[in-house]
Amino acid sequence: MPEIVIMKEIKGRNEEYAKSNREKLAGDHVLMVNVMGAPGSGKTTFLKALCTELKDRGIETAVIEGDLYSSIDTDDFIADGFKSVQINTEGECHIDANVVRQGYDRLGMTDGVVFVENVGNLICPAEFDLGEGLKIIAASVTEGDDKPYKYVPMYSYVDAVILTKCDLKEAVGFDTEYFTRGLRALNEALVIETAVTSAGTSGIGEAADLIVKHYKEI
Ligand SMILES: Nc1nc2c(ncn2[C@@H]2O[C@H](COP(=O)(O)OP(=O)(O)OP(=O)(O)O)[C@@H](O)[C@H]2O)c(=O)[nH]1
Ligand SMILES: [Mg+2]
Repeated sequence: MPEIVIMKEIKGRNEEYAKSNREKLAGDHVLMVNVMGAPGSGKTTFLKALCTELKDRGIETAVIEGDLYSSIDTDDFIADGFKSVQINTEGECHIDANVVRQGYDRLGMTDGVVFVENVGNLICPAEFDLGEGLKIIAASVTEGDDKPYKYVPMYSYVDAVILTKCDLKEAVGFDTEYFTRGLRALNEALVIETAVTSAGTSGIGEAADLIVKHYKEI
């Protein structure tokens, strides 16, 4: 059983905690990446492939997992040999900067990349700055190509879009041009197409390049 941090929300002080996190991360030389997306969009699957690729490139990684109740994803990362800590929000639809810090402090990390897998939700997480250096969304083709038109705050907020489950594009009739047009109306976020299946992976190298680029800039 991994260590589990239970979130007690402290309303109104998130910006103070986010600022403190930013200072702590800079001092530790750690890039924090906030990974958001709908439930089941492929966040954990993508992160496992990405952490493996970054490990092969000699970059240390760890994952802070945000979930309402379970520790399934944390158990999964630990079983694969990665550092991971669980946050349970006990019903809240997002995690905040204060609880992320509690999880981060338990990792005892310096020099590396820490990913925060946010609670599966396309609305609330976009309202909470965690003090991270990069915000990404794992958006799956199975959710449909109209999501940037509907979930405007989230798609406006992110720095990069990881389009997951691209092996299923044709099967679900995903129109990439329509999706990208909706996104471009909001921001210039990079789009990386990925697939992680038992037959192999695609796009993970490009995603790792993005992380390495930002890591080198901190
Ligand atoms: N075909 C296909 N399936 C995928 C891919 N990525 C993830 N999946 C499947 O999608 C399902 C959900 O994947 P997860 O990685 O657990 O998604 P998640 O976003 O972490 O889910 P929550 O943490 O519960 O919100 C699983 O059955 C995965 O095997 C992909 O690239 N292609
Ligand atoms: Mg997950």
